[in-house]
Amino acid sequence: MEQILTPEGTLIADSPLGVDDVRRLYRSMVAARLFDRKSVALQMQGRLATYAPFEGQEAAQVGSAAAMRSDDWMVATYRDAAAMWMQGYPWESLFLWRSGDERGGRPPDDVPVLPPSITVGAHMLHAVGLSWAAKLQGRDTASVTYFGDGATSEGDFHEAMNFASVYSTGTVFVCQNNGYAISMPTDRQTSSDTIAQKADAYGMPGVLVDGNDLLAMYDATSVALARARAGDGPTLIEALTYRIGPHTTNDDPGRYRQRREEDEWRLKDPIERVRRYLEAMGVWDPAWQAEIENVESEVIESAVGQAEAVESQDLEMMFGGMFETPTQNLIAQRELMRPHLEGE
Ligand SMILES: Cc1ncc(C[n+]2csc(CCOP(=O)(O)OP(=O)(O)O)c2C)c(N)n1
Repeated sequence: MEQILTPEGTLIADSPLGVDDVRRLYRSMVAARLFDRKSVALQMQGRLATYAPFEGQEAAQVGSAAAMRSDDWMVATYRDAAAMWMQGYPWESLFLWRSGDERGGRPPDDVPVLPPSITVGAHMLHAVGLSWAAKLQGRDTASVTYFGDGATSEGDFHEAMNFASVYSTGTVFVCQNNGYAISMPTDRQTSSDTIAQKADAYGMPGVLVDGNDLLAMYDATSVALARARAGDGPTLIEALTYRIGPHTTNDDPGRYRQRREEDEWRLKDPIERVRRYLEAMGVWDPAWQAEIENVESEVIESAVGQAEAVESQDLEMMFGGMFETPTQNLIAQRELMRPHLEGE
């Protein structure tokens, strides 16, 4: 397993990033955790719909996304807000989307990120299509797609991996193996020793990375992106990590896993290990920590304010978000819904 920074914050290989960049990404991980915890709190207050927390997965998302160029495509899931934000998706759009408003699924035009996929696995194919299109157009932009261990049991995973390899597209597959697909542990999801080894069957490199190691994730993704840009084809990265919280705010992990396991993973916290490293380098102190937490919390509060200030969508928008001309099914559903909404 590729690792550069141990859980104790010790470098065991050369850092691919200078200390200023590590500080910048540390700050991004802190901001991402604040967003995540804020979202859970908002859901409990009834201000957001069901939310899928990513606490524990910050390094897997921030480290990999930091290696991307601003014109690379990102195609991710409901649990990947930190990665999407790193690639330019605004916090306010993510809040809006989570409140059930379709308009949150559309980032600004210059942000190359697709709306988050709730359908497990289906979005990987879109990522392959985007990088194939770039290849056909002679551009060297790549695409990075994020998915969980559970998604590797979907046929879409096979189709995306096979197509990407046969057509040698510049796709980087980032599997965040966070231990569970809802209540299903990874060892019941697959009989392979690792998910990374599945890459062999498709004829592409597969790398197993400590997903709680910011530097290793940055490094592995940089290597995969360089390969993609050179026209050498796709890579599968397995980021071994852990979902500290529930699957979603509707889930109770106490029903399928031991508290002890969660405590063990807390000791490998992705943010704390970078904090220790920065402290040892003499570039972290509690005053700076308080400052970045204050500033990033204000940014997030302001994003909540912006999302909540958006005027509620009307009935037509709810059914009109997908097609220019609504399908017969959508028209029927809209008519079925109309008396309920008008009766309110
Ligand atoms: C095609 C499909 N089947 C089932 C579901 C219900 N579902 C939502 S999340 C999930 C588990 C996905 O696990 P994993 O891919 O490991 O990602 P994680 O949620 O752990 O990030 C399932 C089965 C779905 N959304 N889409």
